[in-house]
Amino acid sequence: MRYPTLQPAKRIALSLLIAACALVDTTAAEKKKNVLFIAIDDLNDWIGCLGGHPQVQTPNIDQLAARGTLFRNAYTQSPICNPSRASVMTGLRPSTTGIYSLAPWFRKVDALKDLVTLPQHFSQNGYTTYTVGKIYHGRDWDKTDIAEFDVVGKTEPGLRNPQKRVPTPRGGAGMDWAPYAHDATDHKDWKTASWAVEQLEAKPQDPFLLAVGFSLPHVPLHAPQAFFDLYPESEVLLPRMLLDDRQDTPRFSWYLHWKLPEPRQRFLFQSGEQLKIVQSYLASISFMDSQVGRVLDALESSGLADDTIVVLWSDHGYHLGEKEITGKNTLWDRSARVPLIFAGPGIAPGAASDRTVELLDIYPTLSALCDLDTPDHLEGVSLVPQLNQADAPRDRPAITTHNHDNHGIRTEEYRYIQYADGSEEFYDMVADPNEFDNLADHPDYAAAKAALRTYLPRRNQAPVAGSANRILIYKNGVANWEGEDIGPDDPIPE
Ligand SMILES: [Ca+2]
Ligand SMILES: [Ca+2]
Repeated sequence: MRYPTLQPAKRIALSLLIAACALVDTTAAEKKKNVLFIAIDDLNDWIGCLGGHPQVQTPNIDQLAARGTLFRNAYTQSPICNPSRASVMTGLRPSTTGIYSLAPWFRKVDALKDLVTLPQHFSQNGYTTYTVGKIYHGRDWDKTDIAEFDVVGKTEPGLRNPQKRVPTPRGGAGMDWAPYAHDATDHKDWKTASWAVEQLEAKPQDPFLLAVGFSLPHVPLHAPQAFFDLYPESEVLLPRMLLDDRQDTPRFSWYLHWKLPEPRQRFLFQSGEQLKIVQSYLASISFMDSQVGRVLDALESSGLADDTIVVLWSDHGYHLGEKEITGKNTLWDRSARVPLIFAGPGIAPGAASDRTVELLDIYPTLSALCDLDTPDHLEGVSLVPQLNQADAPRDRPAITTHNHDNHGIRTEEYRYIQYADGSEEFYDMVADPNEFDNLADHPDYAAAKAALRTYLPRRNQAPVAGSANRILIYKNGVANWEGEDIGPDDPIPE
């Protein structure tokens, strides 16, 4: 697999020629817009402006949405960190790259190592690119010879709670939810925001792309007590869920998260943790929102806001008991639907689009908004039409892929899922937004299902060498999870 690399020198030469031919001062017209790129980890649709939870308080993100355009049907390309982020940054689907699991880092794959990522594209076009916090997954990206960003913010990692409070069945120090045991300023998200604020106060090199990655509400859900106080446990509302929602989903749907550390719904109810995890997730979201607010305030104070495109997105969603699980790693809306907001010059304020869009679209959209060429290899499409007019048409659904050959196709009306063994789900998302009733075998929906099936990716790249950690392989009728075969009669792990 080969992808064309960019030739920025040619483009610069061309733009100089155009500038020389123009007999007027084009400095103002050619002024590049800056980009503030804010990534959130494991945030589902629980933000005020998306209405995913009736109690959640996210005043800063809501304010950003109010001065820009909110996508109400935005979906990730993968419901887990590494493949989702690799997809956003390379502009390619997991089914094209073969990156499906938490390893490898995509630069370790020969066919992918020379890809021009979003920040590299900006850097090659005269931008100075800055980053802090979690943008890529894992720690390999900062150790290679390839410069992913020009300036990398080195912050202290932040303090962790000294002990895990919740005795989850499969352990995992990070699988915890409780008030943060230290001052808010000791939390890594505070430190991440502080570094970004310092750059903005010092005025970054013009033009700039500043990528800021927050860690909450990824587990551990440790937020300062003041944010827990926003959601007293006795008043917390649970998301809508059924206790036996998986009676009508294929057995294969369990394989995607076979033995993960995230506990099941049953544990939450039996241990009395159901309200506490929802409270902790809400508190973590609000603390993260307050840190987003610090960065947005700094952008405003710097005087750069009028020249800066802001994009805010989350790498995938999260279950808090819905579909009998917690965590991600599924092809339903709870894992796949994410916040996506653009704001800044040239973007309609106070607008909301219901078009189904993909995180894959961020790369071409930012390129277009900043008047850069769009690299040929990108599989997403620019959202500029919807940023000008929210209801502008769009002729493709959103596709989410998890592990090899399992896909979810989402339109404004329906969700269709096909697993690697051919088993299916189909939901009427208008009548049944919680995906309670699998209509895959309902004759009334046969034609709609067949239509969505035509959008399944034709390219289904096998998992790349080095795929590990949360990888499921299905071959010749046998499912294998993390090196262990799953038999047809194996009980589904508790
Ligand atoms: Ca994540
Ligand atoms: Ca059901």
